[in-house]
Amino acid sequence: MTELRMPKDFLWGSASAAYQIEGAHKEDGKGTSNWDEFVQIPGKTFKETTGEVAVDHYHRYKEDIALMAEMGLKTYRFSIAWTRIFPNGRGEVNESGLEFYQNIIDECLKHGIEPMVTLYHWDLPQALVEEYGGWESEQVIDDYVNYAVVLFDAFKDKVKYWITMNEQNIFTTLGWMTAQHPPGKFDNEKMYYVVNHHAFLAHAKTVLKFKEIIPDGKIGASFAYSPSYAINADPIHAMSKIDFDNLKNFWWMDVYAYGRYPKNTYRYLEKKGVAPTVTAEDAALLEAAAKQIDFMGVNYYQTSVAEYNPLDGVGPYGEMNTSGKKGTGEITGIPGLFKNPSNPHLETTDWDWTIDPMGLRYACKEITSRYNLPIIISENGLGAFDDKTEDNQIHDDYRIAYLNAHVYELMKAVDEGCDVWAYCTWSFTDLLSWLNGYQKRYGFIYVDRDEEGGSLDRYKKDSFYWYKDVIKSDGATITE
Ligand code: GCO
Repeated sequence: MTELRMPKDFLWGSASAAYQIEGAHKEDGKGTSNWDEFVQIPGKTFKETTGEVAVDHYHRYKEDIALMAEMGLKTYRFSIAWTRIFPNGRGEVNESGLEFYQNIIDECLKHGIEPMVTLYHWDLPQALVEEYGGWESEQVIDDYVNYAVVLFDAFKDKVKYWITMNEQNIFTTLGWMTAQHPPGKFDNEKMYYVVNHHAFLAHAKTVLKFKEIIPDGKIGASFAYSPSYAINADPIHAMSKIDFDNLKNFWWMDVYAYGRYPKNTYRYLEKKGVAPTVTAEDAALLEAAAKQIDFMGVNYYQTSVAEYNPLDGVGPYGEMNTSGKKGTGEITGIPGLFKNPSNPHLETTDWDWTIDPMGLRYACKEITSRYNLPIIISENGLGAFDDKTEDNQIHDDYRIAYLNAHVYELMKAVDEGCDVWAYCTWSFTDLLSWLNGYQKRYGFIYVDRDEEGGSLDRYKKDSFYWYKDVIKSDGATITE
């Protein structure tokens, strides 16, 4: 047991994403998204899974939210599918789409659960891709802002916490560099930075609109943050750590928090001929929005190791494994800057992700000292292979151990002065992995579902009862 406690108003939460849970992919006027389209391409996902049904949250949201209430959850983070609001990305609002989210929000509020809305969790209206190339065109900026404004207007009296972008670093990297996510482009570095620039501008314009419509609300972006450690005290590796952080972390977080790109990395990309053009107007907009954000959203799963990588060293692309367990042990990097070997001091998950609870405290302290912003941990959790059910019981002691260790470090971070508002586990129910079907389970709630089908019945895992006690005791049941 720990002596530490989280504040009474701490938002203990859990999270999801529309595409990964809702299903009902054509219901009530929903339009086609880039993901609905992408997963039709053979070989893109494990056993060709699609989000047509997912875990059917669209029809079972009341049951799912009742389970959240039973658990005592304080906040539920979910994303809105742009294609339910604007089937073609813009134009006329689809009222039944708005109504669906209105119902979710009301259901949460009825149970005293604070809704936390993600505007963009990767599912872009396919119509915008066909019309002008989606994120590749600056036209997307105004369409995104317009979509956001409709939601702000609709839910301004009910939703206080908003997240503009989920893991912008991931959807752009996987979409334009590794070809694993739509639009499935490989090594298109120049466009990768253009697309990111458009996403930053869309975020920034939206933040400014938000402050006009919901002045008391709280807004930020959620970044997939992997803090890094130099492999040892040799200065050459310390230099690689800075280069890694600038290129892989601060490139995003600095724009959200300061409104500008890290200078050394900008210079590096300029020399390479791939730096995005930043007009004076862009710079002013990014800076104005940075002054207005309320928190840094962090999706925390793992840390990285930085080691010097010579010019003739390893390159950025490991094996493209889109359908199954990772674990090639392969080291990737950027020649001349860094490579990222595994950390011999840490264990890994079934998916070969480093398990580093202290890294979460490190992340919080780094954000606190660098940006002095409040923090929302918008995702953290364990994706496990074997959540087998025995008589409908799931003894996921490995998940409990993982979450316990992370929450403990988070409580220490708070004790050491970090202003952390919320902790959302990924995820509440088991859900569809974008690429890996149902093999990767994160939930407190087991869903009877695999790639072939299933009853979709829900079962509470042991971790459900564990988190319930953590919430009820303000963290007193956490062990050191
Ligand atoms: C997966 C991933 C996701 C992401 C989440 C990020 O296998 O599909 O692990 O679940 O973590 O969508 O925000």
